[in-house]
Amino acid sequence: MEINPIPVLTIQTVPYEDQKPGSNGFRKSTTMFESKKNYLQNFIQSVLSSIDLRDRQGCTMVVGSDGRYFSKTAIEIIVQMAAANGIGRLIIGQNGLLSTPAVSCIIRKIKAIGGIILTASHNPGGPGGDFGIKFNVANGGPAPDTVTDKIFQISKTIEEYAICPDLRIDLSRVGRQEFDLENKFKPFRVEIVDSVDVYLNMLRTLFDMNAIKSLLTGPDQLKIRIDAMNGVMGPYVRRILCDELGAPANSAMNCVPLEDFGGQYPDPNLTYATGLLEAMKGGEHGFGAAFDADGDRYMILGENGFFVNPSDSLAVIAANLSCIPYFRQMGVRGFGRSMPTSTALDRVAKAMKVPVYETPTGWKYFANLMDSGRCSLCGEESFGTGSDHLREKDGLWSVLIWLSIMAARKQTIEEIVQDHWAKFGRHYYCRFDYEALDPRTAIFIMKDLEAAITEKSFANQKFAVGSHVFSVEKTDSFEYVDPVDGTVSKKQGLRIIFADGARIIFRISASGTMGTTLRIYAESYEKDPSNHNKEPQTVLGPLIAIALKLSQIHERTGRKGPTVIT
Ligand code: G16
Repeated sequence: MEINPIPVLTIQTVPYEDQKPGSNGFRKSTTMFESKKNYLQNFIQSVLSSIDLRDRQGCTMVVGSDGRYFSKTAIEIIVQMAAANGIGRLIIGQNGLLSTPAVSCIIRKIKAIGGIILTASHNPGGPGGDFGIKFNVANGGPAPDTVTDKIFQISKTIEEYAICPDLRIDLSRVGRQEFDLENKFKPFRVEIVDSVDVYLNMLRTLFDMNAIKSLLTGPDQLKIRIDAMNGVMGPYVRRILCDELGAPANSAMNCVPLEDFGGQYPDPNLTYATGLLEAMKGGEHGFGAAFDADGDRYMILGENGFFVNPSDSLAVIAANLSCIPYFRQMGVRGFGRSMPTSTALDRVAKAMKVPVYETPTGWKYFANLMDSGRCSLCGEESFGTGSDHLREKDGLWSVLIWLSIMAARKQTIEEIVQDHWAKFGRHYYCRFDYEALDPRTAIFIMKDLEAAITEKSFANQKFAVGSHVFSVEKTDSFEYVDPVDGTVSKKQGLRIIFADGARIIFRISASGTMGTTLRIYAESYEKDPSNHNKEPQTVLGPLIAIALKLSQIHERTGRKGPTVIT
């Protein structure tokens, strides 16, 4: 029986003004995607149109999701639009599931032109939650500003999109599916792949898997507890940590991906990963970790719930890279951290005599550094670490790094961190988030702050809080010049740096979905080991008091405190 080719249609549409990608991807409430006509189609067409027609024709793209509500509907539309826009082949995770690091890994391995990941990261999911679209380019990393600016421009003038509405795929069946389209010489091909295989194969080349396996199964077996938070990481945790590395099945919790993440925030921090924290407080487990919905963020806990701050995690990893075969082989060229991330990394870099690049927030800024061979390890205060093995932060890779360090040093998490502080000093750190503020109020707070701190007289200011006097050394509105291509990124946060190295930073988040989120970051340095075991918020209290006074954020927003503290 002859099968008729699938029709390719052009549909008229009306542009939206608000489809601007943020720190990594485009995020809005699920309701907007479900209720606004062509809201998803407009954005996807803008992404596809941002790729030069000659590069797009017949190319390969990767598609995955963190399994949140609306992902399967969106994947079906993306497949229909990709086919109609001349993409030759799509690689899709089985049942639509691929973690963000796995997408980066597959793009690089098969030399795809890029990939689309349906996720709003750590934001809640479900009909009342958030939905999002990340777009990664050929190096496997998040689209850079030049690309996201182009996507935004197209989205503001878009008049039509192309689609094959009759094209249907089976997401559950691993293997190839081919389709003949009208006006196409070659068939359009979809390949459904196992979500874990390619990523696991990559990890095997980076780590001493036997050393980790011995740690998890040997006579002094380390008991671990891993929380996949009902996001995409469940299958990865089970396959890699349990099946491959021998951790008992009950080490893994919340490993079934759920469309609404079980009604929880899939956000690996002390506020939301409370199930893990409680389990760790029991003292039975020596290592705990949680991931966000798409698996690029992670949190590490030691025995009894000892919390490893993400900035410390980055610095400890940097100082122990020689425990990892990949870095012993490749060497260490340089480090990267986002500006608000604590300067703990800088002390390690100084000792190792390698450069540190201080970038704006957003993983995309690290990709250029890595592509040009300048940078081996990067990290952010927002619970992300990664290396040049990919162009994304990588949660499970970070967990394997920590387990490798434990195996090599034969120490507990707390001992490793305490030793690090004893050697380099401790950078106390915390972040206050004021979420869902009125955008105008937030912008005016930042404008007034910028005017105040960049005034000449501010440079000599001293702030006395209790017995402590903080002398201002430098203030600015952070600006980054990419050392590779000279691109300038302005207004990336307001910095107040004090003479003793303490810092206060104010920044507007670019990843929220409701109103505006203003973040205040505070950091102070303590060299004396006898002062290394204090509560961060107590130590940072005076700096926070200065930040609140300068910004008047409570008075101007009516808030009594931050929404979340990390
Ligand atoms: C994204 C970016 C990160 C950034 C984080 C928070 O992460 O990839 O580089 O640090 O957002 O950004 P902001 O402070 O602007 O909200 P993810 O894990 O949410 O994709």
